[in-house]
Amino acid sequence: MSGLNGRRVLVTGASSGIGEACARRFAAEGAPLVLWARRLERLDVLAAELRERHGVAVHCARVDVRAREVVNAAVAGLAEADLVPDVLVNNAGLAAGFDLFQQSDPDDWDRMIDTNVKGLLNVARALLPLMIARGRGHIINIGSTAGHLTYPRGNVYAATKAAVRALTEGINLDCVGTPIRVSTVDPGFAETEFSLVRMKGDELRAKQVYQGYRPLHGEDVADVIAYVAGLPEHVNVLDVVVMPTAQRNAYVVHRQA
Ligand code: NDP
Ligand code: 8X3
Repeated sequence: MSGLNGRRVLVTGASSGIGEACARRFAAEGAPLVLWARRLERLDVLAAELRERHGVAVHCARVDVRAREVVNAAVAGLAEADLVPDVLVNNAGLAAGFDLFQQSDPDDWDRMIDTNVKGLLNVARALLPLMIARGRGHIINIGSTAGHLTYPRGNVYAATKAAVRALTEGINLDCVGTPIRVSTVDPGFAETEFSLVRMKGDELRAKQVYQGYRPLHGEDVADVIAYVAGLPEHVNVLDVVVMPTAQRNAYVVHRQA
């Protein structure tokens, strides 16, 4: 039996990409799920499929992680219903725009900082005291290779992911003496809706990001996240970086013509 069987997992940003792949992977391991995103209709379709296929309980809610009061109310609801997760996959995030900083749009900065940094904090801050009180819990933040090395035009997005690294380290330190584990998984190029969102619906530009090499897919990243989550309780992974074989750092990628 998998170490994840019966352990409740909350995935933020479960309506597509890496988050959706995590929901599928954890459900296959027998983990009951709580799925959050803004597109509730997508979550409902996914939940119905996973209940049917794997027989796991799945609770869905429309939660915008930027809305602190909404996050706090959703977490209070989980506590009341005895649905506090054992594992939080703090995944909701995005890049907005791919511009030189001097041409960048401050509204894009706000979306990235509010989601990738403050949204991630909102969810972790609401859940962590409940995990500590219960004596178990694992927070897995989704960072990026961009949090290790900034690439041209990566400016604010890379800064948010560097913040995720620093926050993982800081929250880990503040959990010393508790059984709570705090990890980051930092993917490189993964073909999801990420680039379509970043390029604001420009399908051609989004596709070009993944052309000429074999990128990761959500499932590859979910495998790594499930590995980290499934380790015995005395094993705490701080950081895992996972890239396509064609990629060697945040921006060096070997593309075939
Ligand atoms: P997708 O665009 O496919 O998925 C992003 C998910 O985040 C969606 O489910 C979206 O749901 C959710 N989301 C975005 N904003 C909010 C919000 N305010 N509140 C709640 N949910 C939100 O991209 P990925 O799966 O690739 O991205 C997932 C994470 O992985 C992000 O943190 C991203 O930075 C990170 N990452 C991605 C890489 C890649 O190459 N794809 C590489 C490294 C890291 P909805 O719109 O329904 O709210
Ligand atoms: C997402 C991957 O390289 O586009 O973090 O920044 S990248």
